[in-house]
Amino acid sequence: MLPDLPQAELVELYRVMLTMRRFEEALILATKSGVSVGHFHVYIGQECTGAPALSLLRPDDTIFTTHRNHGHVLARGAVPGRVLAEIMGRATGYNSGKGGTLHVTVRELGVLPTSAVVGGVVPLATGAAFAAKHKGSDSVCVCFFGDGAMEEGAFYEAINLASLWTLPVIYLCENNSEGAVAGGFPGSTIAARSLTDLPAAFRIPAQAVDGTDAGEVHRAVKDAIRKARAGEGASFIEARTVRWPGSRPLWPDLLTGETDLGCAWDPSRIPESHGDWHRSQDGLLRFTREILQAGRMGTSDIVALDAAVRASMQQAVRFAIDSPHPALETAFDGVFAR
Ligand SMILES: Cc1ncc(C[n+]2csc(CCOP(=O)(O)OP(=O)(O)O)c2C)c(N)n1
Ligand SMILES: [Mg+2]
Repeated sequence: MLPDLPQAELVELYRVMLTMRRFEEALILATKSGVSVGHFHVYIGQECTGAPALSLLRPDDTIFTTHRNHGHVLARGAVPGRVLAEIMGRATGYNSGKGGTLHVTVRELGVLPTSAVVGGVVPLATGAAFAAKHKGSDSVCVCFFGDGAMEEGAFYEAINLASLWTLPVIYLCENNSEGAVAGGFPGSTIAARSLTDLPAAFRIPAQAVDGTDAGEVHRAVKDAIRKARAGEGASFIEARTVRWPGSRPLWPDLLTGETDLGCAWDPSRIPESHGDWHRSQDGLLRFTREILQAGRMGTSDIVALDAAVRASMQQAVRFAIDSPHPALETAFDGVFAR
């Protein structure tokens, strides 16, 4: 379902989702044309979780994210060219090219250290929530992590304290293992039957939502933020998605092609390969269908919005590629604490 939003906000949410998708498609195409960024991960297929969740935050709230951070950083309002420059190791990147894809950090947007250590952000986010409470503010922290993070010991130490100290943190687990075996990837290796049982055992309210359903995510996160701001403590939300077929562990590949939004209104455009992805698993196509069915946008509005987003991604790629690498004499700048 669509989130219950006024027209301008709904269109803006869709623009953000398209930006997330087109940004990473452009990144993959750039790597294919020879730009080297090393090992990287993409957020494709999880836009309907990150975009609505982050649209609900205030500037003074904080977010923590993982190796799959590009979409979150963009949804928080980062400039695409500077994110791409960071991923490509250029001096114009948000961290002068020294964070790279795994550690894109934008402190001025409340994107505090991104960690590629699986589970690593959970204690950090819990600490940020403790700081917010200690300062007497009503800001909140949203902590994104994958299902794999729940196999780490640090996760349990952190959520235990969040529960005991009633901290304003929303643990947003992006479980992209749904149907994973069919996609050729190992599923979650956690012994628990249901991920939501685990935080619930620590007396943290926990619920699972369909991570491709932007309306459901929006409703759940909105409620969790309201509780956290009101001093009612932490919440846990599991957003379930199927892993995008192109999300290969080392080198993402456009196995489903550049997204053809037309698949949403013309089923004859759905290719035979990965047909299930286009029909029912891709949240962006689902949102496109919903926005059309509700009469909130027409196909020509969608095509025009998408064209504008794609043009700005081309500019972002140009900006990043034309940017210099960091100068040799800056090698130690920003690396050691003074
Ligand atoms: C502590 C730690 N162990 C192992 C790894 C290697 N590693 C990188 S991504 C990943 C899978 C993480 O799965 P999940 O948290 O579900 O995130 P997903 O990639 O599925 O979004 C692993 C094991 C790591 N980065 N950190
Ligand atoms: Mg996962």
